[in-house]
Amino acid sequence: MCYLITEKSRTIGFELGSTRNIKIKEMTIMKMRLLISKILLVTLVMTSCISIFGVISVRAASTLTVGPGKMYATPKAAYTAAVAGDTIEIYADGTYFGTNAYLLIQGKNDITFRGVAVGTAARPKMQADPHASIIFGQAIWVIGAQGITVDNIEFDNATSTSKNGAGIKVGTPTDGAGGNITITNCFFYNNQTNFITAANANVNLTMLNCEFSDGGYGSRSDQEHNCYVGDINTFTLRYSYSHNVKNGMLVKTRAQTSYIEYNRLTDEGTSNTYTSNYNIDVPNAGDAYIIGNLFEQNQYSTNYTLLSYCMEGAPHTGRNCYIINNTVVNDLNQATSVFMRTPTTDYGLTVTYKNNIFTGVGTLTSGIATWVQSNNYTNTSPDPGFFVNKAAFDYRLTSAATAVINMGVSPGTSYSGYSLTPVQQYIQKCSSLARPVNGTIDIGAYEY
Ligand SMILES: [Ca+2]
Ligand SMILES: [Ca+2]
Repeated sequence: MCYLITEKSRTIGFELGSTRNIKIKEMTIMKMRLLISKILLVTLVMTSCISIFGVISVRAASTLTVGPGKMYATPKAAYTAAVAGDTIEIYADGTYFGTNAYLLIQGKNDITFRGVAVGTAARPKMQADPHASIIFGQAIWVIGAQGITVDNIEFDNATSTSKNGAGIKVGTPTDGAGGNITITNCFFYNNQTNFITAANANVNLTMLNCEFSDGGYGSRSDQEHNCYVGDINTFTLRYSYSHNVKNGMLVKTRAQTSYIEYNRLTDEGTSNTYTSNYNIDVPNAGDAYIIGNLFEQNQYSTNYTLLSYCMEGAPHTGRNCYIINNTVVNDLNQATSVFMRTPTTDYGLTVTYKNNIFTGVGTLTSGIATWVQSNNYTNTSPDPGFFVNKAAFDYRLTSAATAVINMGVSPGTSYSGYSLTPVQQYIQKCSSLARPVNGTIDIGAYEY
């Protein structure tokens, strides 16, 4: 009798035998295969559970690299692989365009993104493709997580149908955004609204050493800005440079508390394409600390106000604005200019302004508030003759500045105990130095 023996039977070493023996052997093989399948299934289920519940994902924080020849080709690929606590280094010699630049930071907290210089390229550039929609149609990067830091990265060319496509958007609580968000050494330019946050009471935003340029839609609308901060908890902007916006605000903040200190917020521009609406707009009151900044309103301004407080109502309990040791230059030769404006409705505001330089024609204050002032310097000429280089917006003092050197007053503290004394001074560009103490404090943003 001839028996058909399977190839598998032979490979595992069964010898030929009776039909019964072969059946027994085949049953044994089937049982073994079933057992192996069960083992594999159990292993697969255990692995899945471990992954789902994160047991296997716990590892020491590490650095993931992005760029040519690096671990990942795109920021998105690195973020997909990252775990909380990781740093993602993005090398500046990569091309990050369109979908290769777009990133939704959502689902993993406490990640640092850091641009790494390569050769002469100081930062990697995330550039939008007008033919590929940005994240949610809102921004090149949308932050929908907590504890996110973005350092040394450029964002360029975001557009959207809503006309406020952004370089970065900090999202809503629903997006998952919250906690401390830190943006340092970043450069935002040519985005309709260069930087934006949603309303999100959970967010404390700090921006240091950043530059914002060429924001705005360009239609002489005032709705697109260089830097727009929604109703968040606290906003801190220091050592940063916002300029050449196309008719929006250089900085607009609806935060409950805003610290805008040691920045250069200047219209600049050589045509009427470039002029801000307000240099700083704090439309919903809240407490605002405006200390040690440089401001310039250029000759093309169609909105004659520089600093605006509470012009869209006062939903926040804070009602105090402190304008201390700023240098404010009005190059618009219009007597209707207003340096500081509040609404004509009485919201119980207090605006304290001390030790400021105000040059150029115009009215210092307009609107209803308790105006508390001391030791300000005014000059109806935009150029008081004592700046190092007014044309280059270098408002440091020369020895000719006898009207302001040692002519200030101790600024004191805010009602909540925050020190109003300037401790830094802005250095072009996007940098700062400790403000020296030379006798009595000087008026303006610089100590001689
Ligand atoms: Ca203006
Ligand atoms: Ca002094």
